[in-house]
Amino acid sequence: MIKSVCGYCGVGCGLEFEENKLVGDVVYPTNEGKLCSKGVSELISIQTPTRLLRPVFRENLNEEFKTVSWESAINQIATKIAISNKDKVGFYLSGQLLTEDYYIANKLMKGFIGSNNVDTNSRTCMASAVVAYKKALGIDYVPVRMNDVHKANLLILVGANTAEAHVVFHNRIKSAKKDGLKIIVIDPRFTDTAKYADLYLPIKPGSDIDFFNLISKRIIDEDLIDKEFVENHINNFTLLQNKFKRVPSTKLLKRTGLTKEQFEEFWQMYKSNENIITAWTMGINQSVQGVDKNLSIINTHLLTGKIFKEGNGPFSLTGQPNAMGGREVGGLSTMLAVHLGFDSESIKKVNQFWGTKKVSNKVGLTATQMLEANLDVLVICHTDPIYHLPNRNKMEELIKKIPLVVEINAYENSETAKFAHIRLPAAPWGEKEGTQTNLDRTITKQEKLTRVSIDCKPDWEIFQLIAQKLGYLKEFCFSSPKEIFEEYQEMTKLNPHLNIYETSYEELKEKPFVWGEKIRENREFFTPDKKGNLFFVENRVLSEKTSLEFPFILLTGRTRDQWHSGTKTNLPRTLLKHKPLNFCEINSKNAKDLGIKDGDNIRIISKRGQIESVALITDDIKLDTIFIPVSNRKINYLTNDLYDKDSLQPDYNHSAVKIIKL
Ligand SMILES: Nc1nc2c(c(=O)[nH]1)N[C@H]1C(S)=C(S)[C@@H](COP(=O)(O)OP(=O)(O)OC[C@H]3O[C@@H](n4cnc5c(=O)[nH]c(N)nc54)[C@H](O)[C@@H]3O)O[C@H]1N2
Ligand SMILES: Nc1nc2c(c(=O)[nH]1)N[C@H]1C(S)=C(S)[C@@H](COP(=O)(O)OP(=O)(O)OC[C@H]3O[C@@H](n4cnc5c(=O)[nH]c(N)nc54)[C@H](O)[C@@H]3O)O[C@H]1N2
Ligand code: SF4
Ligand SMILES: [Mo]
Repeated sequence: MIKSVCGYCGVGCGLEFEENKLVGDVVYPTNEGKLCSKGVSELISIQTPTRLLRPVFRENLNEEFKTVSWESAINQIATKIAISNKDKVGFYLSGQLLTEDYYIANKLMKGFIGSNNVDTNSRTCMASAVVAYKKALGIDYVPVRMNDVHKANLLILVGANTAEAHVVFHNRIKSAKKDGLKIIVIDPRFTDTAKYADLYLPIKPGSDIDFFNLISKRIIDEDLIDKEFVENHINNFTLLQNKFKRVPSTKLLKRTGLTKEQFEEFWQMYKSNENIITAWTMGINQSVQGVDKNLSIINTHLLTGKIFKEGNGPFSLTGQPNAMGGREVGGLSTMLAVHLGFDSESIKKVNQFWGTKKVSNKVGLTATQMLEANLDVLVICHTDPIYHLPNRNKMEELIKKIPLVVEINAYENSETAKFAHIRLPAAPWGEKEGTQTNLDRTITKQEKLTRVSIDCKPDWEIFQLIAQKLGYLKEFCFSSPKEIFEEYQEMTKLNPHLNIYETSYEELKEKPFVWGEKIRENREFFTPDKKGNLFFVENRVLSEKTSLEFPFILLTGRTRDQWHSGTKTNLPRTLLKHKPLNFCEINSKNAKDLGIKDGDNIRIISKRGQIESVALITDDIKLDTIFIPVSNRKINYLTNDLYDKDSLQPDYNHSAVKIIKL
């Protein structure tokens, strides 16, 4: 029997591999033996006929791919990188990579190629939470653990559909509910999660800042602040108090689309519960004001002192299995390494540690910027940007201009593959090993369960081959993920709050390690004056607006049994039962007005593009709002490319569209 961990979502469930079968690990703390359908089917996914098994190359996009040797492929990539200006090279990574993969790619780009153009799909996922935590707490740190739901009295889930996106965590929420936890769900859709809510609030899309500002205003007006905590540990209280005096409650409430009665019912629950967690995901982060939305939530916890205490806190639920590990390593272009920034002191430390002089103080390009920057080489690993970036027609035009696009993928049927010149076959989950950090700072170990397929290599090895070909033999001579993890651990000592050096690779095989628990025990803020920061934020209504021509707001999101583009989960339904991949939820009144019946083929059109879908008529979605799952691979032909100005996260959830019956 081998113990490992699921490689899909941020819950990070422990599992056991025995006699070719995967079962939940009963002694594992995050899942206590439970797995969802995706976890159970991980091994089936690696046996599909759609695996990419050999390196392939083509001169230009009109040609067919031809199989090439690893040597020739790596040679071409390294040669092109070597002759390009360092600022014209980019690595686009993924929150699904293991920490060791991330570490090598980041070390190569930031330490030796000498540019900070390393970004990740986490930019599209929780960059807004990263920025907000840093602004408010002074550190990119999630101050809540999943088991806190057992100690909380009230859980507010806002813009998060845990029943489909964090399935096993949702089971835990259900079990806490049996023990008395109250649940409030705030979402424009009556989701599967809302079925378990004590109170469901059908908020108008995009109005969450108004809602949380209303809470903060009431907290101040009714003197519910934690005075001692605010006085000693929090900045900007007077400013916030004065600002809120001038904002009328009626205006805030009106914008949320909720009734006075709905808010009062909420308020009574809020006031009468001692321990409160507010958890959120993409309904908050993926917004042109994603950072401000996060801050409006964090404000409520700072005002009431409901943070750094068991059963309390603002809880960003990370989506991908190792987006957190990527953050710790420093895999975003806006940070350096191990949570360090681009100040001269940090650059000096990192140069010294890696034995280089090349670390640049220039912030690198973020996800979409890499496509806009006329790069010479773009290496894409473990993610599918043409599928997932917004305004796809524009992205397709941009990527076509890059002379060398390299895609490292374990499967051959991504959307980005259509725009690649070289594709390299990676060894997926089950064929490799390494570490990952789940959504509550728990570092776990994935194990190799089966032999590596034909010509595939683990992602870290591929980046190491490129580094070696570039001549960095001494700095990139790792023979195993263990060696990489150990170097990375040493590096975390540059930033003492990342106490990752306290565990070891061997120990992680047996039990997970949670970093940063002392921070929470000490109620420590990491701002220069060691105080938490309140921010006055306002809903500036910056998202795309509906019009007579485009009268609907499009929301996009997950279904329980599919993983994004579905390269791993779009299996025959005999192997993995799942909802249809392509449907469009429409409110029954809107459908009636448009003469659309359940099951009708429809076309959805935005200013940027159009796609086809099948109508699913329901009253579980707000009027004038539609929902299409991200398992429809064409989804981003519709979405707009507005970004939050600080986090540069896209505003996926608020595009104006129209619907035509076909
Ligand atoms: N099965 C499955 N699970 C997954 C994934 C997957 O692909 N499949 N992906 C993982 C990843 S990477 C991520 S990031 C997470 C995402 O996890 P979630 O964010 O929980 O999943 P989404 O379906 O995107 O849900 C977002 C919710 O926000 C709501 N929403 C939209 N706009 C607004 C708004 O303005 N205000 C409010 N309050 N709500 C709004 C939507 O209706 C939707 O219910 O899931 C992770 N887990
Ligand atoms: N409209 C809209 N767009 C969105 C979102 C949304 O809610 N709405 N959500 C955004 C978010 S939160 C996210 S996280 C992104 C997700 O978007 P992506 O990251 O593009 O989606 P995935 O399908 O998970 O892509 C992972 C890729 O890695 C490949 N792969 C699997 N295993 C391995 C391996 O071991 N090594 C390598 N090298 N490759 C491997 C898979 O085949 C797949 O092509 O989408 C973003 N885009
Ligand atoms: S809840 Fe997430 S980590 Fe757990 S089995 Fe399902 S996909 Fe895997
Ligand atoms: Mo995500």
